[in-house]
Amino acid sequence: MLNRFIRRAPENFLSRSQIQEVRAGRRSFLSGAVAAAASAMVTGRAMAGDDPEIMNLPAHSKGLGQPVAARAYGLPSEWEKNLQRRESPGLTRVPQSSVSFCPLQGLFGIITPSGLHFERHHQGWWDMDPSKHRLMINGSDATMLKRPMVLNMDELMRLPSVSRMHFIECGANTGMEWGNVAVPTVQYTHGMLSCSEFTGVPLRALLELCGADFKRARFVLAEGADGSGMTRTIPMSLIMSGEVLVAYGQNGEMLRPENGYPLRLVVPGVQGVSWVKYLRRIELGDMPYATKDESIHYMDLMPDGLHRQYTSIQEVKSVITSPSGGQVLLDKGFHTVTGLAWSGRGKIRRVDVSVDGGRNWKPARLEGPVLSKCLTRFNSDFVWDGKPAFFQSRAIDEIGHIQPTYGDLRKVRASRSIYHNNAIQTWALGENGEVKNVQL
Ligand SMILES: Nc1nc2c(c(=O)[nH]1)N[C@H]1C(S)=C(S)[C@@H](COP(=O)(O)O)O[C@H]1N2
Ligand SMILES: [Mo]
Repeated sequence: MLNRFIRRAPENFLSRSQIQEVRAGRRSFLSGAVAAAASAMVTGRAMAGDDPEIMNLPAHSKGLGQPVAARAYGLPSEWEKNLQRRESPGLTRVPQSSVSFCPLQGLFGIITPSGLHFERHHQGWWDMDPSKHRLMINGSDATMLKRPMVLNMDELMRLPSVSRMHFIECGANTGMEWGNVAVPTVQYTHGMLSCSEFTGVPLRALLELCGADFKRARFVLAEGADGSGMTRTIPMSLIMSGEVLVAYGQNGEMLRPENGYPLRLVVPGVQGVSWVKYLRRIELGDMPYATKDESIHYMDLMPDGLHRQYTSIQEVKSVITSPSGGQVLLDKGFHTVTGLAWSGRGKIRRVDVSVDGGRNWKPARLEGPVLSKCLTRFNSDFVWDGKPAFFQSRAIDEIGHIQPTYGDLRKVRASRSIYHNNAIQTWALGENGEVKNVQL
């Protein structure tokens, strides 16, 4: 972290005295190191026998370390304990129907470690016995498919599978920011976002196995096994693309219980709510189902007071994850501006970065791989002269859609919505090095 001169704050908030402490600590560390090097040069002594620095080797350089498999399942370093999913207190009445946000500010690359994947449960999570789990595929009437099926996990996992990297974003991500700045850090503004490699069977293949009549069956209802009655309509056009997966794998192992173990739907590009967890049933139908999570929730309130239904694609979006709200730049000079871009409509074509609140833009470096409906990491160079700056990123996807400013988005969506806020995020850097969430 030293090379970036950014202190990753535990809670992402540092008090003024804490900042001073960090600065002072860094200064004394630097001057100490310089002094040691200088004195070594002056005396010219570097022999092991009488060098007190070498006599004082730390324990880890002298003794035996931990044995293999001391932890049968590996864990992060003790020093990384602050990197956690966090709840936003008071967001919901009970923690079973809440969200835990992914600590985007502390992650590298594009894959979310499974233990840090954001969670969104409507009625709590379960660790369901996979030997008892079943997936039923049926029709809303007898003409929809020839062979209704009930599959167990062994039967499913024998079928040909694919592995694909995709982002999942809750439709309500950044939803608290519609009206004005509401939360301080990128974890809370954008942390209902994660990206994994998912493994499973394309739903199209399962429907073909059942002898589905794709002329009759235009929609699918996906149903979860938890108590939330989570059912969502998926149009057959998405399924026919082969992208929709009945997935059991996440980052090389079985799904985590919080993320739907043992089976979930993966609907690339579509808002998280359609990625039904604990998937137990697929029904074929000839029209959208208008379930509770499609007719009461997950609709967009438009300026004229009407609600827009079935707006499920997550439009082009990006965010700078560092420097971001709550972080502190400890020194002038070179810094890397890094972030994530994604689009539910395909690949990211370009990301522009501004350090002056959108007056001037510079294309960022897209770090590969750049995949469809997947997070893309971008980096940009920044040399801080000590003056205030306003960091922004603006993503453009392969079909040419450009991430809107708050001004542009509010013109068509007003400011009282919840879902599908893909506006350009601004982080303000103050002369004191503190980075804050603002809206321009
Ligand atoms: N069965 C079931 N599926 C569900 C939910 C749920 O509560 N129950 N929540 C949905 C919502 S709103 C989102 S955003 C995603 C979150 O997935 P995650 O918890 O793996 O991040 O799961 C979706 N699928
Ligand atoms: Mo969601």
